[in-house]
Amino acid sequence: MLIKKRTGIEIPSSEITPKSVYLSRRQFMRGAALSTAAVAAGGLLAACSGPDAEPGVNPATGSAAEESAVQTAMPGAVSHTTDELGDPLNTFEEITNYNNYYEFSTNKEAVASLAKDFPTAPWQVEVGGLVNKPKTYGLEELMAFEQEERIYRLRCVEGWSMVIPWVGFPLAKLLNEVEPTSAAKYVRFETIEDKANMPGVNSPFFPWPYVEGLRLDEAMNDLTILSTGLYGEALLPQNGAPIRLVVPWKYGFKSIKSIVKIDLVDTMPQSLWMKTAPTEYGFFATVNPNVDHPRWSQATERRIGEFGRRETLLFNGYGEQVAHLYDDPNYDTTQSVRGQ
Ligand SMILES: Nc1nc2c(c(=O)[nH]1)N[C@H]1C(S)=C(S)[C@@H](COP(=O)(O)O)O[C@H]1N2
Ligand SMILES: [Mo]
Repeated sequence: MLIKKRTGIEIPSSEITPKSVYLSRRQFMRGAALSTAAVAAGGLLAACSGPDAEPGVNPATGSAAEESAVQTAMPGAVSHTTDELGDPLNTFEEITNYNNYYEFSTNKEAVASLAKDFPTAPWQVEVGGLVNKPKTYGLEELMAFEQEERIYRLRCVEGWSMVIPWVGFPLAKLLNEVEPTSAAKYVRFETIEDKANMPGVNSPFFPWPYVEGLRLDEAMNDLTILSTGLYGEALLPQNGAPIRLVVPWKYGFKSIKSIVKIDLVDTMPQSLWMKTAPTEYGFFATVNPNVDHPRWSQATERRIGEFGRRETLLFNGYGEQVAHLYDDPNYDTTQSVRGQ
């Protein structure tokens, strides 16, 4: 994991558009390896149902780092060109043109153009449920959390992956503000269901809206972020603008896009994928090369932009940060995809 903190990001709510992200160059680095410097049967449920197709589709630590004038962040304005394992970032083009977003299309290469005009402002996220201080956040309030760069691998359950330089902030910071009560055990997230602007939500094959969930300790882990941008720019609609979850040690479908509702609850949420294909997708969905999907192996993956396949890493390579979350004897690693 590479983490860079940025202070002073300013995204006026009136200007949530590419090239409007102004970043301070004051940087803090922490985290590991800084030395690298720097359908169900029948094909209906394609994105989370079919194995990936063949190739072709295509700081220094410390708090007193240098500070310099505010600058405009352009695509490519990132702190590192690789992840902490030394693997290169996927390109902005790749990350914004190969997307799973079923509200628009089950065709990954059609999402970007179908989502192009999706209205992402004004936007509100209603945070409630088992909390002392429920609050509806406007986008500008979400942008006011200190925005950090997080370079994470994204591993789709279909067997492809990318390295993405997200911008965002730890979900824990937002949850701490609303103060979960002692009864809160899980967090439930909901995507907007905008029938007028999302052609896919008219599909009767899915129980809209898209819902996902985390156990509260997973949600509070520092790796779990709400992302508002990538490559130093505000998110584009195809990547879940204006705000989406990123949980890098779990299969990509957990990283729910375009969130409008976050509820603290006491029972395990039923996600869209658990309802759609309960024998294939479970609640935890931690990346595990040793547990195959019922219809394909999870041992390897194709990094977008590469030919051939590479080995999939347990917890997607983030075991040091998250393995302790699953020490509970009730957590069954054989069910990291299916069941609970
Ligand atoms: N609301 C919503 N969120 C979603 C999805 C979706 O279809 N709808 N697809 C998921 C899947 S399967 C993956 S792999 C990631 C893809 O994120 P990306 O397109 O930004 O790479 O988004 C996840 N979040
Ligand atoms: Mo996915």
